[in-house]
Amino acid sequence: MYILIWHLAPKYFQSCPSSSCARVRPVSMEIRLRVWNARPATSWVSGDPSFAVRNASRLDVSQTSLSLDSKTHKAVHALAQNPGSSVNVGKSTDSYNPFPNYPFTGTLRPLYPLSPKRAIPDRIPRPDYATTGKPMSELREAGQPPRILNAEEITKMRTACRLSREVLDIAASHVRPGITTDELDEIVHNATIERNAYPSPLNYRNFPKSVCTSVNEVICHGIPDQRILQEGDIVNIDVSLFYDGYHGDVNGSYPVGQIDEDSEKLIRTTRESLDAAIKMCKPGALFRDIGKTIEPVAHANGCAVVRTYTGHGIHELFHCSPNIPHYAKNKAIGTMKAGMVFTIEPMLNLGTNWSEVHWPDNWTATTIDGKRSAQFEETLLITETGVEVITAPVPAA
Ligand SMILES: [Co+2]
Repeated sequence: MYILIWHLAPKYFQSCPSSSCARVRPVSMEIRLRVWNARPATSWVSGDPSFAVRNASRLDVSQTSLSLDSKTHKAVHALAQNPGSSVNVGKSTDSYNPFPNYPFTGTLRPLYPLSPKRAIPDRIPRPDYATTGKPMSELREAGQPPRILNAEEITKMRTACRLSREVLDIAASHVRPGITTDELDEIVHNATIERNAYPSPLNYRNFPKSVCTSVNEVICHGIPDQRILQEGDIVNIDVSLFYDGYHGDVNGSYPVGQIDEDSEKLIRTTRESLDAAIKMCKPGALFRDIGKTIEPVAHANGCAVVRTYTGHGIHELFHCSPNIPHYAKNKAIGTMKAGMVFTIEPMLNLGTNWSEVHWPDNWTATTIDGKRSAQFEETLLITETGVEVITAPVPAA
């Protein structure tokens, strides 16, 4: 059998960072293969595409990364098994799938190595888990009722939440085909420390990065890596930061270039379900009714509500009571009171499956059927008269 790389074309381009320079460089390549039983006439091939592939060094084959320098033969076979698949060349010359034998539920694959741990300047105050990975104060306060914040604490929450939104919006503005999730992590990290804040995910229960990036079938807690975002992907960016002793938490799901109708519907429905839930929040409302509001919106649009992950109280602690399920008929306890601060953050899956499986990295949660999942999150303050979205974008003056 003869396998020939039939077509090799730059697919996505990234422009030179200097605004005065018009040069672009390819960041991923499209490869098509043909298989012959007899040796093909070499004149069928124009140019020498195999040279370019040799120099690409590693390929992400249907998002399964394989080394070309040491495993060219295997890579080409894998490519041949997925005729017509588009192939993503990583920016790094030595990227690989760390879990090659894991039965992935969809087409997404991790692409390692992860970048080195990002540094936090000494001037920036850190939460208690920053060194050990253990959120000791959270563990101590587990089981306590939701706290009512005083005016000074509320002011600090507002600031942390405003900064979180700023950082999320900056990161979201960089979403495009060709950027890696690790580059989004770098953007979030730098924007956070520029604001003298600590990126809350970093080392929280040993999470290795400064933000969660959850692509396509990833429900939540995706680890930023070397994979390039591709036209048609969706990505959730979940930004949390710690400023002046308080955490803010906000996330959104974004299209990468043009996305299909189902993905658009998923993103739209998820946002609508969160907005409906926010509307019912006020003093006296029941936490258990949040899920009762979200689930019908999801079901009416062919989506399932994830049950494992919930909204949460947030202030000096990153995660605390109340616990807020997003599905109907839940048994959440408690009533909203002025001065309480918590998140609502529904995760919706296309289809009817709400449960998840985890990659061997012990963080990345994906759908069990490989269908896509989206999420939106806001941090909310219950006021005397209703609710305030304290992670809402501040209108430009
Ligand atoms: Co959250």
